Amino acid sequence: MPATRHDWTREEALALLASPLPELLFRAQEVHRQHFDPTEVQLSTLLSIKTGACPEDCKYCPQSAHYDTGLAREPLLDLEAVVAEARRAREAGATRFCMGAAWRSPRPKDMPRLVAMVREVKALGLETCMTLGMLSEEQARELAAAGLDYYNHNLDTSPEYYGQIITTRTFADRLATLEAVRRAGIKVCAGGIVGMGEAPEDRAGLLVALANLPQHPESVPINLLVRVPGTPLEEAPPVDPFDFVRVIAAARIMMPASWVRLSAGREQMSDELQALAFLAGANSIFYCERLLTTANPAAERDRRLFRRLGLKPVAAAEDAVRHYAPARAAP
Ligand code: SAM
Ligand code: DTB
Ligand code: SF4
Repeated sequence: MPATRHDWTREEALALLASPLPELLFRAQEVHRQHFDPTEVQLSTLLSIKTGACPEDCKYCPQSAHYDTGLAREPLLDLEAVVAEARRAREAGATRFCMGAAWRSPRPKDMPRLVAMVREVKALGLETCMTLGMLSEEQARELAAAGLDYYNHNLDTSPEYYGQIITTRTFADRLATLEAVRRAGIKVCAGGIVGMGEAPEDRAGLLVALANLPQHPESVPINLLVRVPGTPLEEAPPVDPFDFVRVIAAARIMMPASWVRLSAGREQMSDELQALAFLAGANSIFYCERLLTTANPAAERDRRLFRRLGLKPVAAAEDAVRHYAPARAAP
């Protein structure tokens, strides 16, 4: 098996993105099979634990306080509400529960409740993931000690294009949080968005920035922009679906052992396009009817799609199953 590389050049990434689709898909499938069962797809369910009124100005985001998207704001949810949603996700078949907050970074006074959320969701036998904005080293250590499995923090686009999309923080800030998360021993979930008016060079730049991290993110979400009315990107030019599939395939080839997640934008995709994304090496999705604030396909639609394609959800991890069995036996 070829060694995992961390020295990708932008030219190589651009060449992958521009290669004939049959060649690109063949190569992505070869790599996929070296590391994974290509019929298995991992299911993560999202919950927005704090919604809207975010001080950051990310041009794609319905939750930014800088834009009027008509979104109802919601303070940090109670522990009980989060645990109830996690239980629902587990019953539906998810193995990971991702809690997202519209923050620049968590406030010190929020930490005890966040820690309790990690502990209680984990006790249900689910893997835990959080995305809360920037973290200090100390906050990352605190969440790690509570048992947080993954932290999601996207690079979103290339370093060069980043300033066109977000001005309230820098690409370097993003890298610093990823480093704090790694150092704390939490698994990294980092990816980006396609469809923000970026050039092919920016897609290549994003992929190179992810693949040349000292360690590849264990999870790489590739989002197709959800064009939300009221955001500055509401009229961004639509992406050629085959170019989106190319980004998935290039991510698979450049980060062969990572879970590549077909993320936001599935509600707007045909079943056939999603199938092509799985054939290009995507092996994870967000599952259940809501992303953070926008719609995602209903669980039943996904289950039907999996049946039609002969795909199967990844079973809960061994250690999670041990927790899970007694919890299920309870009334
Ligand atoms: N506030 C935290 C942060 O930005 O790190 C966590 C939540 S934020 C909503 C998580 C990610 O969702 C963003 O980094 C972005 O990649 C993705 N996202 C947000 N709005 C989106 C949209 N309209 N379409 C696609 N992806 C989106
Ligand atoms: C990621 O890469 N995509 C998810 C998750 N990580 C947090 C979020 C997508 C958000 C789409 C817009 C919304 O629903 O608010
Ligand atoms: Fe805030 Fe995150 Fe949305 Fe940016 S992406 S506005 S940081 S919630």
